[in-house]
Amino acid sequence: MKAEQSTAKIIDGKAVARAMRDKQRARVEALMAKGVTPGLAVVLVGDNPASALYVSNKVKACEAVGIKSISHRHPATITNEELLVLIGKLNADPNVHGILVQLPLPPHIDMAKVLETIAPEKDVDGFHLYNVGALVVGRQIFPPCTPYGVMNLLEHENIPIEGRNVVVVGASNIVGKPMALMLMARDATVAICHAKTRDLAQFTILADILVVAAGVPKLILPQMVKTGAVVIDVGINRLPNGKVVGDVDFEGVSKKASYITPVPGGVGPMTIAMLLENTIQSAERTAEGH
Ligand code: L34
Repeated sequence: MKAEQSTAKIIDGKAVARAMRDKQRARVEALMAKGVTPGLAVVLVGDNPASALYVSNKVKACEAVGIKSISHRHPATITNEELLVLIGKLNADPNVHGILVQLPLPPHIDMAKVLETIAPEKDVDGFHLYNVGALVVGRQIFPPCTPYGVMNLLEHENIPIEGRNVVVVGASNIVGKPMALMLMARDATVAICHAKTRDLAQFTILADILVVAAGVPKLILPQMVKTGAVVIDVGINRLPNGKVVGDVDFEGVSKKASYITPVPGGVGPMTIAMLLENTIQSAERTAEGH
């Protein structure tokens, strides 16, 4: 056999998420003993197949830890007003501790308005302006699930963050921006690159930790990565042949990195784990009476 040296440790997000689930189940049981069943309202608009898959994974994960999920599926023809009315009802429902409106929403829906209508104390996605602001000033209330999941993976692998060079590729509100803020809060030196960045490689090559959330298959090639870097691949791309891949050339980069996350089975399952975490947290706050 030819000596294929794959040097990077593959971070198994599925396994980390599973381990978290055991602790989460215990917390849910403790809540139930106090008469509180954590409830998550899951709102899915339209028939985007990827969204439907992610939402069904979320619903299953809720079941696995004992969170009651309440699904609200609506055709893409739902009006802005109808959606806002639904959110108002969920805000007022004491059995609902978390409200998740799966993104993206159809273009005729005013996403910003929808997210700002969610009661901040039920905003388990952390997308409400109040929660975004809290994150900016270093008071995480509900940290957004995907970057929160990345932080947990780094922690799980005991990867130091303080003083390290981190490059985040992608500047979205869901991933890139909150990711950068969470890493800054841990005293990393953070650079954010995006679609308009010229010569991406000159930045990525400096990264001790490289987080990629751009939605472009094979955006990150081995020559763009420093030897021994930690590479976190947040991208999920469906190729025409049906294969699901990230933004990183996994084959090549795993020979150079010290750690790498796979797609699927890396960050995706952690996003779901952190949604459960935030929902349980919300129910715990309710049980404590604040
Ligand atoms: N409101 N919208 C809201 N909150 C979120 O946190 C999300 N996100 C992103 C899209 N829209 C959202 C998700 O839920 C991405 N995302 C998400 C959730 C789950 C998975 C991937 C993305 C997931 O289950 N991934 C699996 C399967 C991948 C596949 O086969 O497609 C994985 O192993 O990566």
